[in-house]
Amino acid sequence: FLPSKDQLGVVGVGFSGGQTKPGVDAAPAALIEAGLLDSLSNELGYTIHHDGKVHNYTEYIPPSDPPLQTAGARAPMLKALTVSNVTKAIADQVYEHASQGRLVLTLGGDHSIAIGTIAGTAKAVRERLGREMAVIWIDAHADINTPESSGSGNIHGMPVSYLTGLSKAPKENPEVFGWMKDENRINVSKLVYIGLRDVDIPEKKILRENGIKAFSMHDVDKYGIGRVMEMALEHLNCGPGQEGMPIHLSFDVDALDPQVAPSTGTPVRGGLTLREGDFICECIHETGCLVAMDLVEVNTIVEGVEHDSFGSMETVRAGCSLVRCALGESLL
Ligand code: NNH
Ligand code: MN
Ligand code: MN
Ligand code: MN
Repeated sequence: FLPSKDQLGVVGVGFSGGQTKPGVDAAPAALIEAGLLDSLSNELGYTIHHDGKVHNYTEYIPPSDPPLQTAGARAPMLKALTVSNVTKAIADQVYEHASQGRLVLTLGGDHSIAIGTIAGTAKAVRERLGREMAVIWIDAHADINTPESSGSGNIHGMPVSYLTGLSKAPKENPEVFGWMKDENRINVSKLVYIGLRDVDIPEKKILRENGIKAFSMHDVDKYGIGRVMEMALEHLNCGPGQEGMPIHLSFDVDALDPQVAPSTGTPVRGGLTLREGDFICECIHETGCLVAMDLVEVNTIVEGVEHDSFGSMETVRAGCSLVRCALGESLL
């Protein structure tokens, strides 16, 4: 059921509208300049299908997109129409690659873009393989706020709620994520989190009520990353001797500890080591079930830090390493 082992579709997403800090839109260019795609083709042997662009989706951005106040919400939703339109375009791009049997790598951008990437692969996997897809979400945050529960109104804190159908287009605003259909969604039972340590109170309730499998940093400390990966993959039927299922890996670089990945919009101390991050990616590669990966929230200008500063370069290097590990670099 898997994509061809050596055909890689790449989508460069220079989009930052799911949160308020500039700089995350410059990440795809920084990752590519650091040699990421060259190493994937020259060292790992992938045939890369990339239009050579980092898209900024200006043609999808409406002239006016005022904050959207929904009844009972803690904060208005920010750039709702923009993010809806852009993620629809991303879903089409990712679907195009995945439906041709390519593994898809998306370089973000903030994490709102995963609404598009996962919607695109979920649809392609259903059509090609007649199967549901699993998602492994590596993050300090759960990103499962609804427009009502979000305290910030930033959509990068909400993608999982749209992708699981916990949030849907409001009747009074069908143009906001009304393009999402069941074929674009995933089942909450096929979702696993790793790395959580900054989860909002309403999000904890959502995780509990829906029985969602989540490994926090506490679990990583308690069991070790090796056991956590065994449990995570077993839950998704991708453990040794199990049947396996297609996996979409969505990696938020803020899952890593700020000591190794400081240049991100919302750093949270006490995160994964570089090796733990790489190990997660290696284990997912080993399953042979990977169909797509997102690398998001690398921000090359955090808090006035210069683009070429040490912290920014280290974060880019960490991001490159995660991608290479997920695509097989560590195999001997
Ligand atoms: N939970 C917060 C919110 O909804 C923060 C989300 N920030 C992230 N997520 N960086 O990965 O706004
Ligand atoms: Mn592209
Ligand atoms: Mn995130
Ligand atoms: Mn995060």
